[in-house]
Amino acid sequence: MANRKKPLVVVTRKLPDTVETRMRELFDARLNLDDTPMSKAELAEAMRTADVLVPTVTDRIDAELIGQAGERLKLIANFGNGVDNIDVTAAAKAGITVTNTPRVLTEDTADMTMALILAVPRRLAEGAAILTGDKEWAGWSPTWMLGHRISGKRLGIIGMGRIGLAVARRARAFGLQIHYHNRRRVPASIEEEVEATYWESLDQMLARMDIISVNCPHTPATYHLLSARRLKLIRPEAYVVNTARGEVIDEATLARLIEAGAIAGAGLDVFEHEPAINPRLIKLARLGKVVLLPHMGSATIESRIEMGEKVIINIKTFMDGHKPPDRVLPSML
Ligand code: 8YV
Repeated sequence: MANRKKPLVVVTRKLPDTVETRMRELFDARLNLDDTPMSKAELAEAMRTADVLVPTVTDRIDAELIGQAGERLKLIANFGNGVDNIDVTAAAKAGITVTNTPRVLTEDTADMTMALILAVPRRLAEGAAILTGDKEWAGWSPTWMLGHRISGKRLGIIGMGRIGLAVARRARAFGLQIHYHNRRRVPASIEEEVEATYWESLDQMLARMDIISVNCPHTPATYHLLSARRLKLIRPEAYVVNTARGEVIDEATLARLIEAGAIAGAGLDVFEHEPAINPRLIKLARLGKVVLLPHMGSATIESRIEMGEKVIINIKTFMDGHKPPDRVLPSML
């Protein structure tokens, strides 16, 4: 009898064991044990029958799929903070609630951002590759493998939300000067804490920074925020770091400008056409101009378990007839 009352929850990818076990205890959870991404047809089928869908960044839940959803589907509980994989407006129109997993991946993503901020100017990946490459290391030399100092440089953060601020706090400890561009200026107490300079004009900030870090979500308003025109404003000595979403940068132009020496390099954890990587970027990585990571910003077991717990809390609260804590409304995008 109890089983019948459990909501049917379809989880599109393999989640940590503890999360899956708890989901099975609480819900009629359909798990994806071999982690093969679901096809569009499989997603459509799941959305026709489930009460709740738990997708990830790799599932595109567009208006077409939402239009085909069954009567029962009332909640899309995203396993992830970014919701650019879901047409939130179409979901709202269809009466489907969308939730995400904010806050629990802030520190890990900021750590990875800081790692890339260090990795590119200090030639970390290039240096590590030397010791595992074909040639034997000839030994230390005073003028060999020189990078650039981080301390004292200007870091321009695009998007001073939770992750942007966590990056700023770390960067201060490394001696970087914090600058930021955001839709809204943050409270004075936060600016004071990280000694941040606000730029209303992104164009003006870009032209003055040594390192630029993208920390804003991907929304229709931020698609190609770093457009070809804006990328050309960046100084030739500057580096670009992106742990947010590939779509925020015109990636092909970024690659061309680095090739041309118009931008010094980049550290990228996310890509415009993920999982496809622009071959120009791969060539630049081999030359040591860019450091590329396969979307690992929140890839710690702690983050992924806490993300799962948030998904469970959102589903449980919703099913108990309350507003889930991490609702995403179209007006929030
Ligand atoms: C997640 C992320 O791994 O949460 C996000 O927005 O970018 C990643 O850290 C991914 O989205 C999981 O769906």
